[in-house]
Amino acid sequence: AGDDMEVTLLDYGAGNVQSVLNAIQKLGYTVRFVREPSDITNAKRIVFPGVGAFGACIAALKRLGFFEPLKQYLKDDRPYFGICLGMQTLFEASEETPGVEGLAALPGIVKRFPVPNINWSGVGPMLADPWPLSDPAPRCYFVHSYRVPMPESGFAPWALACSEYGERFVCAVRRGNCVATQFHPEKSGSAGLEVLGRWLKGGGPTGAAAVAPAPSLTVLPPARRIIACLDVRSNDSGDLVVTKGDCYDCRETKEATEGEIRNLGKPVALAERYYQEGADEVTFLNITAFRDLVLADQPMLEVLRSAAERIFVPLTVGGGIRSYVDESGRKNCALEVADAYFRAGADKVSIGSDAVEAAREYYASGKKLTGETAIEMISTKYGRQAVVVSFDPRRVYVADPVSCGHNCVEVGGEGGTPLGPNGERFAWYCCTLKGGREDSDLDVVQLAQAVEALGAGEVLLNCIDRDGQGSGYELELVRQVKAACTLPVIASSGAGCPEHFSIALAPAAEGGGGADAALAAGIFHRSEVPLGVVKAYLKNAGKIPVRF
Ligand code: 1PR
Repeated sequence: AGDDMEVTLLDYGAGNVQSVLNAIQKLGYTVRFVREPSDITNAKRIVFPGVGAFGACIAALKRLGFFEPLKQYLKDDRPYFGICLGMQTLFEASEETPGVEGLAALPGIVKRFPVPNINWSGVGPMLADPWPLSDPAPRCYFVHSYRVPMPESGFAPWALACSEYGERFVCAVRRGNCVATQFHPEKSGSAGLEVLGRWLKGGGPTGAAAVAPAPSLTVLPPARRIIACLDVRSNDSGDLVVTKGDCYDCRETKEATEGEIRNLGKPVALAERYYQEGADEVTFLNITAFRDLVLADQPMLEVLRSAAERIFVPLTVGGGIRSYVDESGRKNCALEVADAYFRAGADKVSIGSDAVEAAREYYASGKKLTGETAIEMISTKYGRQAVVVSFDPRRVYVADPVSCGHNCVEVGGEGGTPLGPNGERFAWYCCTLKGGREDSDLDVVQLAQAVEALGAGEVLLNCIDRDGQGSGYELELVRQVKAACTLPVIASSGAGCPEHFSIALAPAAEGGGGADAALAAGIFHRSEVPLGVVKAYLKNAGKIPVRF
């Protein structure tokens, strides 16, 4: 095949192109990077996964001498696939960086969204022949703060597909051999791989079908996510295994320090199974990383690397993301730890213990932002959406919600969390560190508000009391955190059957948790309730939109 199977990847050094590289290789192609301007001129096909800000991207293209060759390449209608910012740069300009000219292959100006769109959203083809889309109404993965507005007349020959987030916007474009998507095909599961694969093969429509409007337009609403979580640690013989605790105790016996570590399988193989079964996201938590030195933890980085070669939905990794001093006395910054995880293929990192410490300092200093916490540094560099905070709360029953000095919930409602051992009707949720080994004086409302101010993008809300119990999610807790901040909340701990997911994801006003996503571990690992069964249940019930 030789050159026929070669793809030229345009990376100007701004971000993580590893997932795009993995997707192209998965489709059977080889990748060559643009090193100098002539690589653009000589390319057979170019993929441009833009990351970062519009202005910085154009400036980098100009500095490297890539801007003019790329403009010419597009003028000559040679095969181009742009992703995210790689689509936006095709337009004349962007509100993100006023006064900077884009590649101007397409008319119009990119506009800001009031709130960033991070969703598995519906994609509706606007043209009669929606090549390279094959599914007439797929859901794809979006992460963006700017969008291409709909053409004024509602139709333009280059506007291939649209999506919705508060309003309709153009989410894919096509003009001749140039195709670009606002969504991430490399993170959109099989639908995304198919888009990329069809474009790589070439052979788009010509003639009238290429520019005729679609007879009808369907855009599915954003899907709620079902997430599989793998708690990973080394077992007593030093191998990385997926384990699972009961209330965070992962030993086979109830004695915390005795007995074998429960071994539920190999991390990459299990994660790949969940991807095949339809997981919208996969999370790896290195649960003993608080005592290990993450940068030295090559096995975990290797797990991530090989997972990213096989799994084409967002990957989150947590455990040990903090600044620390290693054995040689060298200070390692939390940002370096995160960098290593992102380079290995993570899309998001999840911070546990360090977030509690940062929140304590935030309150102690009278709510000052120093810019030096892990949350702040990582969200400044990679964006808020890349920073998840993992909460490990424990229920603390109280008789009197006023004198306890914490934000309480009422328990003992029908089907809800039971009353306390002495009939207590209230509880607050104490945020712990080191996976429940140490308590803090913060409740979940305080932690949620602090991490939101520090720049976190999402909450992974565990509950030690529910972990591994299969009795359902702690809905009082989910509702309390949802009400305390504007961050998306992932309900976690306690899933035992498909109904539990549907209750956690249902609106709070209807007695649900109002969560944005629901995560489970044990029932998936033990194949008690396969992930696909949960998806099918939600789809058939018809109330919660899910990607299928
Ligand atoms: O503090 O930044 O090093 O991060 C450590 C990470 O490891 C945290 O995200 C913390 O939640 C996690 N962790 C620490 N110890 C344990 C443990 O189990 N002993 N696991 C642990 C947390 C809980 C969930 C679990 C859900 C769903 N695991 O991840 O997957 O409870 O389980 P279920 O569906 O079976 O009920 P840092």
